[in-house]
Amino acid sequence: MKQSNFGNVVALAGGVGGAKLAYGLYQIVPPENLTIIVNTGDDFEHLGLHISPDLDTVMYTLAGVANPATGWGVKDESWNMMAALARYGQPTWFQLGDRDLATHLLRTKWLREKYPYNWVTRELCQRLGVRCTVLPMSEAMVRTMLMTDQGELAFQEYFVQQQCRPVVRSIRFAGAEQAQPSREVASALRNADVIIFCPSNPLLSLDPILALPNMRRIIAASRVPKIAVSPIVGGAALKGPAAKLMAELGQDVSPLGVARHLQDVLTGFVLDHVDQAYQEAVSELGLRSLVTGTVMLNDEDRVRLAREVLAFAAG
Ligand code: FO1
Repeated sequence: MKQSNFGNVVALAGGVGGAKLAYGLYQIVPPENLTIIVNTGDDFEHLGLHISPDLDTVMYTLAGVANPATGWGVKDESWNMMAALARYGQPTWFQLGDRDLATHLLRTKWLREKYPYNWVTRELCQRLGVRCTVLPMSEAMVRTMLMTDQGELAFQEYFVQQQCRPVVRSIRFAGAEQAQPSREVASALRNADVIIFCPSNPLLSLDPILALPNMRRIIAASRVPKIAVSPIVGGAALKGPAAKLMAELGQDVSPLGVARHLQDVLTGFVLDHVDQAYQEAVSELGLRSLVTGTVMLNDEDRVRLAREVLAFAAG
């Protein structure tokens, strides 16, 4: 049964890791009280289509249609379009399944027709049966760019094409300074009773959201519990390149490194049992802390962790 005693829950999320906790929250918080603000720094144009990987991943996960093997894309997918594309000798490094393609076609069409990004996202979600609010972090286009030992790469070139192999020297969010959190994003944060930072890559998924003008200020000014769940467990990232990237950028690859990175926008921090030794140091940053099982291997884990995080926030 969904409980309404949490008030308005706002979660900040990137792709696969963030979507898992978002799913847990979606199972226990009434949809009218849940808003997920999603990173769009990974967005890019590919084959003339506007692809928004993190919005897709969150939307598909909440709708129960995500590919369980990859975390991204749609389950029971077929790949006829990719095979046809390969026959034309076109690059196939970015895999677009036949069902997934419908999302990109529709999103691109609506964006070209000048419908707001929020509206487009709401329509896609509603048609997939997702009942909570999913918001792109901004109406404006922000692009995560990585300066590497092989020159500057756009996010998907680094992440998918080069499989995160290049050594990263710095990260910038092109367009972030001219962008703004949308009115809906700002209003969700101002009306939040709790703000959850999902276990997403702090440098690639949460930082683009926090890089928007006023975003850090709006969150820092909020007097509600602001809780992050560490995406680093036992010195490794649960998924993706977070650990490699943190090491390359000289950060401590531990929950403490994550807590330090997000310290100014948090009141509390959740870390895994295996990282219990860091609890004291996290507390010394002035953050409340909870040690629990943070690895989400199945739907029960997602719901349990969501429940524990909200109970911790309330306490
Ligand atoms: N990730 C991959 O590793 N390989 C792919 O071919 C790929 C295709 C893809 C298509 C649509 C989509 O929404 C996501 C896709 N992703 C793919 C995932 C995505 O690029 C990354 O997981 C995120 O950007 C990181 O959060």
